Parts: sequence; structure tokens; C-alpha cells
Amino acid sequence: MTSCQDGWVSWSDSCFLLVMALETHNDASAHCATLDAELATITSVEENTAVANYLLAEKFVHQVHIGGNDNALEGSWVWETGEPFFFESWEVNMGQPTGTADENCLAMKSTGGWHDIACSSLNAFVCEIGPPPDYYNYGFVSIG
Ligand SMILES: [Ca+2]
Ligand SMILES: [Ca+2]
Repeated sequence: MTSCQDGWVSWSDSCFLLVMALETHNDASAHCATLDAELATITSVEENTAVANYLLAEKFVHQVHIGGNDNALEGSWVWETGEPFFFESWEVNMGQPTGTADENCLAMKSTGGWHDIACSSLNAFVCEIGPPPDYYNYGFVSIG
């Protein structure tokens, strides 16, 4: 567990913050950047559960923006941090992802289920301060 600033929640090597402001995906991303953070990236079932439990603990039952999109190629989802997009948690029993070109941003609910939504829709969001980028370059050690 990493230690986090006051108000942030620690999980593994990350710190998370639920920001209760209604913003577009891009504004939410910029808001996280002002906190030296990025929209949360969810890359394992454990991380998905941790963020879902955080939303539940805050009694937050609506969807939040997280840091994924399929803007470049419809149906091809990417994490905006550049992390590999392997883990998925679409709320398939609610017909998600809708799979249309007007729903290109990623949101999650306190159920842990994901929805593709319009990037312009106004939602609260979760910022994450994750491990440094080198963490994902297995075998690569930076110097200095
Ligand atoms: Ca993450
Ligand atoms: Ca889409």
C-alpha cells in the first residue's frame, strides 16, 4: 500500500480520489491533471473492486468518468495513461458497451460495471495517482 495525501484512498501502488463535480470527460481529465493525477485506469478485477467499493463507501451510486476511450477506432478501447487495455468489466446484462460512435468514453458504476457513454456527458469522476510509467516497462530500469 502506498501512502496517499489526505482525502485520497490508497490501494496497492495507487491513490484514488472521487471528485464530486459534474464535468465532461475532457474537463475531468484536465481537473485530475491539476492534482498531478489522471482519470483512473482499471486494469485488474482487484482494482475494479477497490474502486467500486470506494464509490459504495461514499454512497455514490451514479456513474463516474474513468480514463478510457475509443475515440481513435470505434470499439478499440485504450487507457489514456498508455497502460495495456486487457481487463474489461462491461455491464453486459445492461447491453454494454452500446458500441456507437457517439459513446466513446468510459464510465463505471458502484456495481463495478462499465458503460460506454458520451464524452460530453457531465459526471463525477475518479482521479488516480498511479505507479510511475516505468512500472509498466517490465525489465526496463531508468537511471537518474
Ligand atoms: Ca490504475
Ligand atoms: Ca464508441
